[in-house]
Amino acid sequence: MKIGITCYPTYGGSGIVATELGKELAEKGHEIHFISYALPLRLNRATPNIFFHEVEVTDYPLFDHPPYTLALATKMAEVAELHGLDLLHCHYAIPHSVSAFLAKSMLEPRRLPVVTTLHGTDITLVGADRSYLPITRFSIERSDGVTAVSHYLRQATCQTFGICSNVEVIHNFVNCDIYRSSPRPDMRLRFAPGDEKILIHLSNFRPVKRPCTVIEIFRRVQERLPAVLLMVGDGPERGRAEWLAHDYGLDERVRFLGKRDNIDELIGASDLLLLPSQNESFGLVALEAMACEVPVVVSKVGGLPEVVTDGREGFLVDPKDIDGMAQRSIEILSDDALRREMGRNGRQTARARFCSDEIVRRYEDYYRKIIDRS
Ligand code: GMT
Repeated sequence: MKIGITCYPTYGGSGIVATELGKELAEKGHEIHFISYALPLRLNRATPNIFFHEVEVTDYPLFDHPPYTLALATKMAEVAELHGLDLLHCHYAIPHSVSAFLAKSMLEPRRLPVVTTLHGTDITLVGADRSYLPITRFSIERSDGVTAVSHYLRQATCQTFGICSNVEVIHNFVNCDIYRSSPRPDMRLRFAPGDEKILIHLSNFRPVKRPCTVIEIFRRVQERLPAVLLMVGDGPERGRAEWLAHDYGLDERVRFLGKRDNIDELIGASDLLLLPSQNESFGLVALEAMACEVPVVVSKVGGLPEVVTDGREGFLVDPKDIDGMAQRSIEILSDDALRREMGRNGRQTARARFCSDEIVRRYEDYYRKIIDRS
């Protein structure tokens, strides 16, 4: 198949899922065309059947906001026509699915089936905002196929948009060959020279991820056992989190590493992942940790209970219960046998339900169904 993929190219789960999916599909022989305003973050290696088409947004003094949605639609239609795309797959509804609808309309009577994958905040936050709700609903309804990354998100789409049927749940995935246990003694030594326990948090540091809460949890943990914290990623809340760590006198123990590529190595070197999000439609990073045999302490919200079973791969805790999260973290970190067992369970769950082989096959089947139907 020849598939166009549009996603945000920046640091964030939806872009990562889109990019990894494109890479896996290309491995299986499909021709993949990424269409976005910048090269997606994890698309750093040249591969023969992966193409990247950059959307350039022409500015003009009259435009307060250059119209990316229109430039994207134009590029989508151009790529579809020139390369004979069989299908266009949009990750994150806003504004990608609106552009796809325009592209598809421009190409008529030629058919260009559009699949939209809903990732989370496109439904729960941005899409639910009154200024975007009607057009988000419209673009989802006009997509030929719609997938959601969790049952929770499908339910939220039903509640917020009244779209209750024809949303297929295809969970996120991880490449279980890349994300695997790799204790990395060299890296451990660098971050924890005194053999401290290593906690890790990775996110786009938006308010919904609550990075300051990570610092609060860590402050409690390090009072009870020697520990360091790796904060990976960047975003609007990073400054507040750094100041908080500073005010608590934790500069030596908390390392803000910024955006990094070698996520699997950083997770592999850690003992525990913290994800105290306000909401999370799936929580891709929790799955990545599980695949690396690293236990997780995560919020009991959204789609996370579909990924993590409380007491098995780690713990699910009420997001308001900071003491509880700290307590559960201490429990895992002070009991090596428990930590290893939870790590093994995580790997087992990842392999049984979320490895790329199986999930990518489901996307392929879904594409074929939508193409046949169109
Ligand atoms: O987090 C966001 O604001 C958007 C989005 C992203 O691009 O990272 O995250 C969502 O999509 C991920 C991939 O499907 C999910 O793993 C995240 O749980 C989800 N974020 C939220 O629901 C907050």
